[in-house]
Amino acid sequence: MSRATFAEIAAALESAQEILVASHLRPDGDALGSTLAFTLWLRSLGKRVTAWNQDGVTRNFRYLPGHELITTPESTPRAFDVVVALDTSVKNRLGTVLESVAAAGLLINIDHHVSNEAFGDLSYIDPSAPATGQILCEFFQDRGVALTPEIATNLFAAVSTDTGSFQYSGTNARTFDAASRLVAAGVNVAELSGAMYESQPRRRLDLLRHALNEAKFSCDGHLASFSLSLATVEQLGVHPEDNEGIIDHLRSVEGVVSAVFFEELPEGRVRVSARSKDPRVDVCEICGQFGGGGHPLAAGARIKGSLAEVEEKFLGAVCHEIRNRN
Ligand SMILES: [Mn+2]
Repeated sequence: MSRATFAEIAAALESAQEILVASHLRPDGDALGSTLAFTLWLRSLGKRVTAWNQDGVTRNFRYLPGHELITTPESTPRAFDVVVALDTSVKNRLGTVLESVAAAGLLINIDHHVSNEAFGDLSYIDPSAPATGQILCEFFQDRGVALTPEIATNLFAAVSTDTGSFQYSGTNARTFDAASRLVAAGVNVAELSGAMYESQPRRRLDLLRHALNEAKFSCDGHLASFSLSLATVEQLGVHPEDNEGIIDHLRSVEGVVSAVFFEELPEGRVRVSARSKDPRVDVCEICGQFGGGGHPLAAGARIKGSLAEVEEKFLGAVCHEIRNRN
């Protein structure tokens, strides 16, 4: 596992002209905020920068300054001097982006997922950072970059959303340090928080109502889960981004150690999101058994099978870990 320094990454970017910045499909606030912060900075250096995400910017992230810079990959593949993958634990999570890259002179991989295998010519993986946005804050500080309010706002959104608003494990002194510098650089915290947390579509409330009705508690009340079928998605008119955060309501219950969300996908697959409140129940490791990954307390996988089959297999594996703690 090669570990690049910030100086090496900066030098590689400085000598490049044509740069692609990309992040994982089904992007979250960390993926998009980090992509935009890096893109805005590289543009300020006079680079030709393309920002791609397979799924583009979903409506719930249109508050991010410069969001219109992120587009979906072009159909004709293009060559880049440098491709930067942000917040992406495995290369194929870049999805269709890779199909539109004819050649990459150099691949840079900056991420905080412990399961990241350091794909790329230069990799900077820091699992102690609760968000890729925090790593970028540290990169900019190390390189002496003065942050514009737009860059700072994107980074603050990245860190805030990935830490559950500065609550989750991994949120440390460095996180508040970074946040402090971002606010000093011009983030309007109240306005941004309103856009992030108090502007949900009504649809999402319909989904939450459904989730709370259907939630199941198992494994002596230590395991909470919810399944979303394609039929329900259609009935409620749910958009993929509406699922974000639903799982937190299950996790917040006293006694629950792990919460799991199952989302039926077309073509006989199920997307699993798992959360844990106890480091002894490592959901990254469990998801790894099913071909997924992530963080010890927040991970995911896409598993072949029907909703019922995947539910049974996966919940069995989690309950096994819960019962075998210590
Ligand atoms: Mn992240």
